[in-house]
Amino acid sequence: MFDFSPFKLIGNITDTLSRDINLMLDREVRIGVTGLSQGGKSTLITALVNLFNVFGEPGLGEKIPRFTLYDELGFTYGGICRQHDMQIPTFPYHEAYAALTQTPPSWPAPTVGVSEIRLELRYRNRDFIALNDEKTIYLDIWDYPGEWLMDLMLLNMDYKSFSARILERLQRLKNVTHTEDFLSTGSQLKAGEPVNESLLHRVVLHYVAWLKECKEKGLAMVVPGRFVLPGDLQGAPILEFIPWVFGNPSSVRSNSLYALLEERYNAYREKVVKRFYNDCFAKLDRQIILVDCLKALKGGRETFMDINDTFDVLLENFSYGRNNLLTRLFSPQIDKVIFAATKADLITYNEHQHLLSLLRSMVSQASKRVRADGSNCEFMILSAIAASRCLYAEHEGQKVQILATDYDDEAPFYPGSVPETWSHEAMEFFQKYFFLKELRPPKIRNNAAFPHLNLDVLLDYLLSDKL
Ligand SMILES: Nc1nc2c(ncn2[C@@H]2O[C@H](COP(=O)(O)OP(=O)(O)OP(=O)(O)O)[C@@H](O)[C@H]2O)c(=O)[nH]1
Ligand SMILES: [Mg+2]
Repeated sequence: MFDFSPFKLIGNITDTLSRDINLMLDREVRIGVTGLSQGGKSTLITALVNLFNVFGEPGLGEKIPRFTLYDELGFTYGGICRQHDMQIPTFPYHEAYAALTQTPPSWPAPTVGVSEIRLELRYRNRDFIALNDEKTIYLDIWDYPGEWLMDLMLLNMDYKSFSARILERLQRLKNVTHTEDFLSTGSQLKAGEPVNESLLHRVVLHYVAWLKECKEKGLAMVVPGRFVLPGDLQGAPILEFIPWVFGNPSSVRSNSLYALLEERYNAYREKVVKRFYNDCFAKLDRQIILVDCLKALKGGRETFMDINDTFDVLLENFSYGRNNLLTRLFSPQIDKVIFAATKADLITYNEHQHLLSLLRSMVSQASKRVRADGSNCEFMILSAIAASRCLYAEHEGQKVQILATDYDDEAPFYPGSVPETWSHEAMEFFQKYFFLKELRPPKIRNNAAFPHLNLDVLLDYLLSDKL
């Protein structure tokens, strides 16, 4: 039902107008934060919002020295404001903040689906005509699962090519144990005959179990993404299909199982993937893609190569473009992509450069594509909330770096070294000797700022050309 009341209409028109005016004046930046499950999206957004909230407080500039415009422009304020998209859940900032600052602190709870938080930042106008004016820029930060990003690749695949890609994966990924169950149960299906819903349902469950296992192993191409993160689609027929990987169907009648699977796959693309594309993805100006490189490396060759390949397939499928006022108004496009290796506090400072090279090598093909399409692509390492401090210790007469946490029951430790690029030997060495630890969050005292690594660099990448 549409609401045609004049007040509502005027309200809507005003909202739309102010949004267009903000866009026109380049006063609004929509930022997507994505990455695979548990990659650090919620922690990053919480840390960013927390940092914006103290904008204007004396001495902050010294704590974020590489965001040089902070002092140059004279930021006076940063705070959460009302979001425009009323149907999108709000990012649970207050809950995450409460968890991190309670005693003992805990990391933000896992989240599902998309959420948004809108911030208003104010700074002095450096324009000499209006010296005392304050300028405002709005940031819309969108958190969405990496699985949804991966789903975008389906937009360029018909049912046949989707099935072929999954078949190739089923044959190649030797470490995934659910393959056998899925293939043996699925082989009882008859492509040309009418559907046996209960058998199909059983096969779907095996396919979901296979996808979940892929996801647990840290593999990146987990498509269709809603099979593992169904949200409100749980149990809906639109998720009751599988790729056809059981030989070529001979004849396909309109009421056959194959026709039904193809129909449901197409519906998934149209109603789920395209909707996400139109409602969220196409509106974003900038993307932060979080990559948990250390977990990927620990996961072994299969995981590591998979992330590499997936980014490549994904970025082959949609174009990025330069920001330009007109094209942004009529067809919004992403103009900057930032790949960030998260949880850099799990390694010592002298390994940071290696982690950065490793990230570059992981997404090298993908980043070439982004660059070829004319968009900006940045690489960085990051710890949104640093749970360790890097200290020097004496070891056999040598000064070495070690990590210490805020907890007395946790002895300082040396996690190990990170290979600069990927190779078999480097990976084996890392798997054997690197101590990948899950750290407890730092203890935050008396409203102190969260400790971080490189959030100021991220702000510089995100905002400097917009201010
Ligand atoms: N040491 C360290 N651990 C982190 C950091 N950020 C996240 N983590 C760890 O990673 C886990 C997942 O972080 P989240 O921010 O919830 O990740 P997410 O991507 O939002 O996860 P989902 O909502 O499940 O998709 C946390 O529970 C922490 O254990 C960080 O900066 N340093
Ligand atoms: Mg989350």
